[in-house]
Order: sequence, then structure tokens, then C-alpha cells
Amino acid sequence: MRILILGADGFCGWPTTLHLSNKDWDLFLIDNLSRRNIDNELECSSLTPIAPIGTRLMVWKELSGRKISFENVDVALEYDKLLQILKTYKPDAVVHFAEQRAAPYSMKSPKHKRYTVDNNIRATHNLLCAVVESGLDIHVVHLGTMGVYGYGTAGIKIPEGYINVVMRDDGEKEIETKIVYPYNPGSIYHMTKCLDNTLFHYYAKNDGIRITDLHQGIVWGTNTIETKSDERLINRFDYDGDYGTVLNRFLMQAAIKHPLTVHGTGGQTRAFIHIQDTVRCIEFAIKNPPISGDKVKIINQMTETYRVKDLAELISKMTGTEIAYLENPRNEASENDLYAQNDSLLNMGLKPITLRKGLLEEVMEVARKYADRCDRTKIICSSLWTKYQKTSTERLPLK
Ligand code: NAD
Ligand code: USQ
Repeated sequence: MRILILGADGFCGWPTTLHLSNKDWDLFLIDNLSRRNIDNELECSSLTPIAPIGTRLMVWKELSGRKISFENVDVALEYDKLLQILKTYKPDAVVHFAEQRAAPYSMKSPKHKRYTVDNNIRATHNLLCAVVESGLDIHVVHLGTMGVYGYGTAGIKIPEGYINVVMRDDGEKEIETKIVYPYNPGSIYHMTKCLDNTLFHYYAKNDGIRITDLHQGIVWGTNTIETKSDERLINRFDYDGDYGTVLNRFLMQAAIKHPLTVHGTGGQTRAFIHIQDTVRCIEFAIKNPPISGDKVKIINQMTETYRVKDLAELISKMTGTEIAYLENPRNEASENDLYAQNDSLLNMGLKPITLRKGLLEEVMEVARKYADRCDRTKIICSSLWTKYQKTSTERLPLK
């Protein structure tokens, strides 16, 4: 297998790179290192000391004997370079992680909203356009989000992308058909994933591109088998109010005895997946492509659902850390149910890693080890969804 990975230096991209390389697949990596630049902009960096991409690849070659090529390309802006790489490398599949992925960052200001839309939509469209122009039969595997379905209580089990409906006109006529499950994004970031979806449907229909869209839940954990094998291969650990995601944040907060920052009542239910399962799911998706002419293959890449409040209580009980119920900086339902199908990956052979004490402690151990790198002033979310939300100081009950 020859795989081109876009966004390979990121939290999901780097462990996926090592996992696929360990399968002896041939890899070519692209990243514009924008995520590292955003760390500079936010004046906050990964809790774990991530090595530069050149060092990462050198260490991996030393340890495994496997050489991986890397090129710094902005997929959203450098179309010709991307096309040239496709034509010369001729990958069987492209895995597309190269997007701005934080909902709070996407809501910070008009500049951040525009950057997120411009970057994500152009990156996805450039890839699809370049695949067509290359004339090659390349399978596109994209990382989407469970958030495209929205977090209102649906009242039914959320299917994998498509739903059977009966359409009724004003008269008597009824038609049974299958449609894309209605989009209901909760942030500018999530909205870009819905727009990506529309691009995919068009290119699958018009050009016969084989596309898999993985609607992934919140990824937790930090290391995988390969990233643990040398400290210089360590994965990114985001803990700040913009990029840190809820379960990793709670584990890190418990490790440094910071009150657990629950937004609102904590009645929000979300889907989760461990990073080790993420990399396995991507392998399964590559091995099970749709055929040309098929509609976009949509897979829910999640293994469990939890309420935010229940996660906070679990970690508080384990560690004795207090819980701080903060006014929610987001515009989201305070309570929701979430039942979603995830049969595709289970049928492909995924044996889910479920949340258990040992794994939670492993993440806390990593957080404790690098606790001196934490800037406590970056923990509270300061990005507000609307002007009606209170600022972080107005809603701060923390000591
Ligand atoms: P990340 O920000 O850590 O990694 C994304 C990488 O893409 C970064 O290294 C960044 O530099 C690169 N990138 C961004 N724009 C680029 C461009 N225009 N050209 C080239 N490189 C570019 O994010 P992540 O957590 O690894 O997420 C990867 C993908 O998975 C994203 O699309 C995200 O939406 C999706 N996802 C992530 C999670 C999660 O919990 N982390 C959950 C569901 C879905
Ligand atoms: N939350 C808290 N306290 C915190 C942080 C978050 O209560 O300290 C709450 C949020 O208000 C929200 C929920 O936890 O209700 C999830 O927030 P999150 O930041 O963990 O996740 P989200 O913004 O949805 O985004 C993350 C990734 C994104 C991915 C998405 C998958 O950053 O790339 O697409 O998870 S999903 O949630 O399934 O849409």
C-alpha cells in the first residue's frame, strides 16, 4: 500500500503515520505545520514536548529502519504542489487530516471563523480536484466528525450518514427514499465538516471518486504502541481552553489538582474513541474502500458515549479533585441523549478499547510527568459562541 497522509504532524496524524508504517506500508507525509504556529499564536504548547517533524522521522528510521518522506505543503493554498505529489507518488489512498479542528478556536473572532472556513474547505476541495486532475484511482479517506449530526436529542439511533425517509408533498403523493442525515453543526468548525460532506457527495457522483468519510467522536488518550517506544516520538497533548478536548482536559486537570471545568450542567452527551482505536480504524477504512460510482461511504468512528458530568464525577471520585460547574461559553443544548450506530467498524474487526481506570491513569501519568509545562492561565475556555455568553472572568467560580 502507498499512502499519502495530509496533516501527518498532528494529534491523530502522527500516531496514524507510525501505526501504518509499522504495517510496512509505504508513506508520504504532508503538513504545513500550521498547528505548531497556532501554538505560537495562542502562547501555549502541547503538554508533552513534541519533537520537530524532522527529528520524529529520523528517530523512527533509527528504531524501525523505515524511511518516510515529508514535504511542507499548504494543501489549502498550494494546489500545484499537491497535484505534483499525487502524480509522482501515485498513492493508493490519501488520508486527509489537514484541517483546523478546534471548535473554540473557530469561534474566537471573525478572523478565526474565516480562517477555519477558508482553510478547511479549500484543503478538501483542492484534494478532490487534484485527485480528478491526476487521473488516478485514489481512495480518499477523510476525518469528519460526529458533530455533523448535531446534539439535539434525535429520538432515534443516529445512522451512519444516511437515513430512510418518506417524503410527502402537499397532495397525496409519498416517496420512500434514503437521504443524507440532516446536518446540524454546533460551531463554525463543525459547519466546515458539513460543507466537506457536500463536496464529497458531488465528487463521488460526478467523477466516481472513491471516498470514505469517518465521522469521528472526541479522541482521548495520548500515546499509542508506537509513540510510546521513544520519548522523541511522543504524541501531542492539548490541554488549553481552545484545543484541549473534554476527557483529556479533565484527566490533566486532575493530575495538577485543578478543579474539573464542566460547562453548564454537564448534561451534554458526546461520543468518544481512544487514540489507539483511531489509528486502527483508519487502517480498516483504507482496507475496505467503496467502489467507484458508489455514494460516499460514511462510517461513525466512535466506540462509547458519555455525559460530560458523568466523566467529571468518575474522575473526581478516582482522584478527589473538585468539580467546578462553569457557565457554558458555548451555545449548545444543556442536556442531550446520543445513540449512534457504529456497526461498520465493528464488522471490519474493531475490538473497541473502552474507558477504564488503568487507561485513565495512564493519561494522568503522562500529564503528571509534564505538569511543569502547563500554563494554568490557559486552562479556562475564553472563546465565546455569541455575544450573550459571559466572559471567562465573569463566569469564574474558581479560586
Ligand atoms: P491537529 O490540529 O492536531 O492536526 C491537524 C494537522 O493538519 C496539523 O498538524 C496541521 O498543521 C495540519 N494542517 C492544517 N491545515 C493544513 C493545510 N492547509 N495544509 C497542510 N496541513 C494542514 O488535529 P487532529 O486532532 O489530529 O485532527 C485531525 C483530523 O481529525 C481533523 O480533521 C479533525 O477535524 C478530525 N477529528 C479530530 C478529533 C479529535 O478529537 N482530535 C475528533 C474528531 C475528528
Ligand atoms: N466541555 C466541558 N468542559 C471542558 C471542555 C469541554 O464541559 O473543559 C464540553 C463542551 O462544552 C462540549 C463537550 O464538552 O459540550 C465536548 O467538547 P470538546 O472540546 O471535548 O469537543 P468538541 O468541541 O466537540 O470537538 C472535539 C474535537 C473536534 C471533533 C469533535 C468530535 O476538537 O475536532 O470533531 O470533538 S464530536 O464532539 O463528536 O463532534
